[in-house]
Amino acid sequence: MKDLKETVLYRKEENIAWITFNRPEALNALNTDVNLALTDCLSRAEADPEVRVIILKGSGDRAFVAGADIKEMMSMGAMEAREYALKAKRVTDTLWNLKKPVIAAIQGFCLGGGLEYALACDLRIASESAKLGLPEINLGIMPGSAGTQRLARLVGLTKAKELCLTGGMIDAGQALTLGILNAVCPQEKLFTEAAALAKKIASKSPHAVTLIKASMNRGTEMDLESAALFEIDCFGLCFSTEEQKKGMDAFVNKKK
Ligand code: CO8
Repeated sequence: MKDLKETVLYRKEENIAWITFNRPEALNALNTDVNLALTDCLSRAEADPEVRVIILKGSGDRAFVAGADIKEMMSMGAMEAREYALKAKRVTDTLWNLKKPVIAAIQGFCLGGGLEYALACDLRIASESAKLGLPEINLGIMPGSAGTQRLARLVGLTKAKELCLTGGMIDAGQALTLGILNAVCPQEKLFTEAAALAKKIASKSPHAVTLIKASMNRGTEMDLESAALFEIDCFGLCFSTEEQKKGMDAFVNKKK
């Protein structure tokens, strides 16, 4: 048995926190320990002012995450399974509500709960080898961490229903076309491409980044009028920051 802290690894490099699912022997399947350790790592990244962007990845080259741990779930009763999914929801809520953007760097299998966690991230970049899907139906269950909802909001009901009801996997090219992924690259370039994307975001105003994330994530849960008003509040708040003063001054006075 792995020590809880070894199931998810944390490494800081410049402004980026790299968080790695570390159960390669089980294709990085999510279990209770992983959820606890991941929550700790996300809190650590959120609290560290030097960290601007978080990248989630899997260890080994076979999987990002091949779903929730089927061996852990198999003997659960209804109330236990509900509690399990509620705990997973707290993790996806944390990803969704963090002040800092999260990029999922996906290689190999990204299935079930793994895809649901990736869908709660802000951006997703994958290697050409990636295989994505919500295969829960093949086990006689269904997604339980907002997968039916986030996928449908991202790609529309038609394709989302096809993926949930057939349990089939799609490759990285298909996922890119559907809008699940932001980019696809060769396996050997995955982490440098993810880091380049993270660095680009890390070079921007951290307050504007936080407000844009909040405006978009919370706005999609509101009616248009409320969302537009929330965006206006976020827009106004940008004018309380040093970065707005510097950014506009640099433009007007033709400085760098
Ligand atoms: N859970 C537990 N162990 C797993 C999982 C998993 N999800 N996936 C793979 N493993 C283990 C295998 O049991 C195997 O271990 P062992 O060597 O001890 O037998 C090892 O990883 C390697 O896997 P395979 O030998 O099966 O490798 P293959 O290359 O033959 O197949 C597959 C790869 C196709 C990915 C296959 O492993 C597979 O189908 N895995 C299960 C995928 C799946 O059904 N995922 C959905 C799970 S249900 C779910 O995610 C519900 C989410 C609910 C909300 C979130 C709650 C946290």
